[in-house]
This record gives sequence, structure tokens and C-alpha cells, in this order.
Amino acid sequence: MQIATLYKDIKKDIQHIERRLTKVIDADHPILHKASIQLLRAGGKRIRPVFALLCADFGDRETKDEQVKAVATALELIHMASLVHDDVVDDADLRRGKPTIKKMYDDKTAIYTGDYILACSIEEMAKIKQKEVHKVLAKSLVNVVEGEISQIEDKYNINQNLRQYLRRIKRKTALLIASSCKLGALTAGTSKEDANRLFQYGYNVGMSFQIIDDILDFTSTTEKLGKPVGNDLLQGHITLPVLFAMEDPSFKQALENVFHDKTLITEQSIEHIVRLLLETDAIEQSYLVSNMYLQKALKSLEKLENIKTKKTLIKIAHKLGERSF
Ligand code: GRG
Repeated sequence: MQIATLYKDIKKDIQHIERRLTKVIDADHPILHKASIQLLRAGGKRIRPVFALLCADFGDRETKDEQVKAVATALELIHMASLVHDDVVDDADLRRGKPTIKKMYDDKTAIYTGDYILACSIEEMAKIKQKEVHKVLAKSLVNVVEGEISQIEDKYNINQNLRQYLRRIKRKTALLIASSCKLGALTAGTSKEDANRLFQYGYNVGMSFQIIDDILDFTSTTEKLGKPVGNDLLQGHITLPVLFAMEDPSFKQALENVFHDKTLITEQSIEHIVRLLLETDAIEQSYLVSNMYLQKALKSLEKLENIKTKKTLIKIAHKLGERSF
């Protein structure tokens, strides 16, 4: 079953967000216009707006409309802006299997396109009345940037530990997903307690989501990933499967031999490291950690009202656990 069939009840809302994104980023400047449209056409799963819209169901449906949709749109725009900047930082040519803005134009144009999209998200945010919503969003933006800076600091560091990795993925991924759940709820007028339960759900789903992303970087295919297998390692990023694999001293030595001299980091040498990693139990162990977060996500939902959307959130958590895309 496709994940989108799980949230068919909000299909119309998602279509609205899609039209709204096109309208919001419509730029006068020809380069910004072309780059932004290109970005929208490249698609994406839109999971942040999906979570915001679903979590709004725990609130007042009357107030759901405008405020929830504005926040859902703003969240997707922030996500898009961060990806455009990330592709510059990582010097990535492909995203979602399509050429990046950086590849189509250049680094500077990509940075300004990201800035522009971030500015568009502020325009949407200006429609939100609740002060708390602005605070949560500002905080998660600060966290995303901090997560990225620590990712640069931790590059090629084979002596980092599990805590450093978890802190990094919390900031770069989980908190924006957590905020999507919380803000969808808050803008629909849920209680603070329910909004916080949904934040916890989003946080745990987000952690699991990023761990699976990091697993798929080793187990998926270039076609599905839209980038080479082992790309994280090629970029010097030490993820959970690598941390587990490094418990085997011979694997750690092999990685150190490649990482100590950056000229040795090539697609071929990384292919070899990927093969060695797949011979260990690193992937199974990483799935266990991901499942632990999924269980926590399910637990966070327990005290919420038993509406239909609660079942949908449960199904999404299960589905994300089996994801291969
Ligand atoms: C401009 C807000 C801003 C920040 C700049 C570069 C940077 C700081 C942040 C990048 C953070 C980053 C790349 C996080 C990765 C998050 C993530 C899990 C991306 C993949 O999300 P999906 O699978 O993507 O939802 P799709 O393609 O489906 O939209």
C-alpha cells in the first residue's frame, strides 16, 4: 500500500497546499521564478504539511482551515529552503532524482533561491495569529541550522559516539517534523497537553524516519535514492549503521584507512566500505533503534482521543518503519 492512501481523507487539503505553494513562491524575477517552479515540480512527499493537517483533526475543525493551511505551507517552504541550501553545502548534483538548483545554475543562485523560499515561508507565517506558533517555529529553525553546523563539525570524525549522532538527527530532522505535528494541533486550537503529545509523536517518528533514511543510503539503489549508494559516507557523514559497524575493529580500521587521506575517498573506495558494512549486523541493529522510536511514537498517541485520524497516525508510523523509498 502506498503511504499516500493512508491519508486520502486530506487529499483535497494537500491539493490546496500544492496550489498554495505554487502561488506563494511565484516570483517576479525570472531566475527565481524558474528555479522555484523547478523545485516544486521535483516533488517531494510533503510529509510536514501532511502531519500538520492530520494533527489539526484533534482540534476544532471550524478553525482548521486558514490558520492550519498557512502553517502547513510555511513548514513545507522551510523544508524546501533547507534542502536547497543543503545541496550547496554537500555539493550535490541530484535531489529526488533530478538536477539540484545548484547544478542547474550555481552555488550563489541556489543560496539566494533558498533565501527567497525562506522569505516566502515568513509571508505565510505572518498570517498566523498565535504567538506560541511563531515561537515554536523559530526555535525549530534555530535547531535545524545548529544540527547542520554540528554535522559539518562531525564530518569524517570516526570517534564520535551515538549521543552525538542522535543529537544531530534530532535537530536536523526530528524537530521540524515534531513541530509540524504540534503546530497543526495548536493552530486548530487543541489543548497544550494534546499538542505536546503530538509533538512527541512527531519527534519519535522523525527520529525513526531519519534513521531509516540513513539505513537506505546503504541498502537501497541509486535509482531509488536519486544519488549514489553510500553517498553519506562519500560526504564524510558518519551515520548510525557506520557507528554500529565500527564496533568491529577491522571495519573501523578499513574506514580510517580511507578517511585519513581525503584523496582516497572515491566512489570505488566507498563501494568497498559499503560491502564491508553490509557483512556486519549494523543494518539489523539500526532497524532495532528505529523500531524503538516507532514504539515510542505509538505510545505518545495513547492518551489522545480515539478519532479516525489517530488510527491514520498509527498506520503512518508502521508504514514509515517498512519504508523503502
Ligand atoms: C534555510 C531553514 C534553512 C536552513 C539552512 C542547510 C540547512 C540549514 C539545513 C538542511 C537540513 C537538512 C538537509 C535536513 C534533512 C531533512 C530530511 C530528512 C530531508 C529529507 O526529507 P524528505 O524525505 O524529503 O521529507 P522530500 O524529498 O520527500 O521532501
